[in-house]
Amino acid sequence: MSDMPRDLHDAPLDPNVKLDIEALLEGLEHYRPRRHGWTWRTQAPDQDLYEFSYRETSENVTNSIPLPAAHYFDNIDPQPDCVITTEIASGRPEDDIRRMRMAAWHGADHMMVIRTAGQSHIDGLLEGTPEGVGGIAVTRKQCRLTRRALDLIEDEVGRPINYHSYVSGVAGPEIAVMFAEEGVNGAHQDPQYNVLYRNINMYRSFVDSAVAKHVMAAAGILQIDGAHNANATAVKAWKVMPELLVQHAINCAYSVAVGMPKENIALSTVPPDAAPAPCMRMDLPYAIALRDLFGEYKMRAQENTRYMESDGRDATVSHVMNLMISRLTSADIQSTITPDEGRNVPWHYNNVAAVDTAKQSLVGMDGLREAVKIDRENPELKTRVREIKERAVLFLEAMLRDGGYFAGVEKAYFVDSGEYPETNDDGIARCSDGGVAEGTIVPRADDYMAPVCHHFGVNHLPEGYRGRAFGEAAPCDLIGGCTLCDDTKVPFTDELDPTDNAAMRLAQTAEQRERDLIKPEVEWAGDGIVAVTMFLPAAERVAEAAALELGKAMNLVDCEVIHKRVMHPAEGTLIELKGRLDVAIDPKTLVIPEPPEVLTDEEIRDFVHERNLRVVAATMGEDEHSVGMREIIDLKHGGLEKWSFSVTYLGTSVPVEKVLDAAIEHAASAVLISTIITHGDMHRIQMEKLADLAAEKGVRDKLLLIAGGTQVTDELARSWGMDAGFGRRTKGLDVASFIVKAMRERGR
Ligand code: Z98
Repeated sequence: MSDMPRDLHDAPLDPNVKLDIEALLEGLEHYRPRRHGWTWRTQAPDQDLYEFSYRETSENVTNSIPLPAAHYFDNIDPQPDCVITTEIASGRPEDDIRRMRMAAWHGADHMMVIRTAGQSHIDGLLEGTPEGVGGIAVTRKQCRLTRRALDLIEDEVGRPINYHSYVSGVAGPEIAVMFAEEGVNGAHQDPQYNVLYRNINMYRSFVDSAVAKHVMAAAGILQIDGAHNANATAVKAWKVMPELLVQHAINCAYSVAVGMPKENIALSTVPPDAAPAPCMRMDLPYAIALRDLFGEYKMRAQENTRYMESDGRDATVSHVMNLMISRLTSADIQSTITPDEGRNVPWHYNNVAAVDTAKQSLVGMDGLREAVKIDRENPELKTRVREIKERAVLFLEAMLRDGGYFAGVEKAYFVDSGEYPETNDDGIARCSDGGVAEGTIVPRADDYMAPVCHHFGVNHLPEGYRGRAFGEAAPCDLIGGCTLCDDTKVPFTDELDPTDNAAMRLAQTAEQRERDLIKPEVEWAGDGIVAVTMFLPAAERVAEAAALELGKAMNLVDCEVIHKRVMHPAEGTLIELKGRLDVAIDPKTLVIPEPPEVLTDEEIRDFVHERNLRVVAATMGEDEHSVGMREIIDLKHGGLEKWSFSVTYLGTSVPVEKVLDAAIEHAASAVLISTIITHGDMHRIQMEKLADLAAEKGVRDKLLLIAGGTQVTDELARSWGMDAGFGRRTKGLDVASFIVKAMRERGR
């Protein structure tokens, strides 16, 4: 066991304090993950929250940021039944963990790290960080730091969080062992991915895969396959549906054959199309066919990325339609993707937005499938579901006739743009005697023996050492334990790159952290990157060039247009520009006004209702400006009527006497006057006159006198005899809160 007692690992996080990254990096060599393997959400299928009942939710979390509308509903934050994934990929683990914390608070419990360097291109287990050479690859340090932070974050939100990475490339088996040692909970693993997309020799890929999957199974790691990659790379994604079923089938069968339990095998499924295709009608039969055939496995539903561009709105609508398919069929894991994964390092606030989209849509469609049933007898749907399955079977049969999977890949069966059995001869072809690591498979010797646990294939272990599953000693008992059984044997290697590593990068932002300086960021801490949205009344290309100039005028450097959308060819273009702003703000220099203290809707409504409160309102003297006043009283604008104040509006240019008479007649508690005109000190004169006359008539103590207007301030109004003054940007809530508080103070 490590020298650090397990339960003394780290102090709990304080929601009001940032992650202490330096502390998390300290003593990392001793840190051991407290849990291995995948965890599903604890289901709470029939629960009542606020005034609502839910059918498809899981247990609540202890800390979270609810959806924006939640404050109308007692701030409830119902959590959907399925695990929600986010892909956090700043490439810098010290930044990733902060982003993961934010995503966890919004409802993500599956943190998938995507890397800027294809792991598959790296042929060994890398302990260094090759950023700057070829991007970020997976390292033990990255895994350990992340798992350590997630162990704290899951305590903070009160729900287990799964950490996910990729077991791919020629180093797959070593990576799988490292993941098992470091408590990585989920991983993509599919030998077909290596073959098709990374051109790794096909035999080698399958041999490695068997070894890797066997280790993953031992560590309870959930596996996600790679079929969605065919979807994302296909010329016409709607044509590859039969092939996707075949790819799933191959990986599922192979995984089971090498020892993976079915409940740990997840299919990576994506609705293949996007509007303007009639995508829901096209994608639904596919989703049904898939679930009909693979019902014993888990579904990891990913949103469509094939047709996703830089438009956040467009991606969100596609996502919601995809989520509807998840809800009408099933999803065990719901993935989320952001448009900027293609254009940048994914920005954390877009990750959070996508997680919110998933949570909002799934909770919003809670129980929908009870009321809205898929009509399996609908002729079009029925025919199409059957057709997709038949085409997949034809694909498999033909491949078998042609010599099997490896022969099929040589003949470019996969990712062809024709819908099988149609072919366009444009699939991906790989040679069985080619590819990365070709000719590197070494047959095991007749007396091959490896004294380690969970090792796939022929292993001539001595009698009585087949492992605990057989009621015998573990193979590693021969050598006094292996890393999968004895975690004190798990090694730790720090980063090897002396110039680019977490410590060096943190040193560059140390002052920012120590002095709590505030600098905008989207990719990495302290990067200064901001995004500016602007509408420019110019055609697309002109607008783009103009936006870059405007960026410079805003003192932004390294400006780049990251999204543009033509509103009209001549009238204008919407632009999103990103640029770097090298400015840091010291919070000590900020003068932060006290937030106006407003009451809750219920508090105001109850108070008003109990007393049947009335107010009289008018613009005074010769002032015809009534819009501001109307907005303060009008129900539709969130004015006083919203809380059941009974408002008598007397109109414009009303004499002071008339206002007061009306207040007396209606037994009003408050008089609201509006004065926009200030020449000749009209506003002051009217206020003073109102206060004096109220005193004269003996009603001053019974009435709250409130003045509003663009030039009015609370201070001025009070000095002219009012109880309060309200200027620009005042809302009905401010006035309503004031009336209730003032009446309470006066014991009314
Ligand atoms: C997702 N957005 O699925 P490199 N193996 C498989 C993969 O799908 C991937 C890798 C390995 C996607 C994430 N998928 C992209 C089956 C990648 C990664 O060589 O490290 O890039 O392989 O959520």
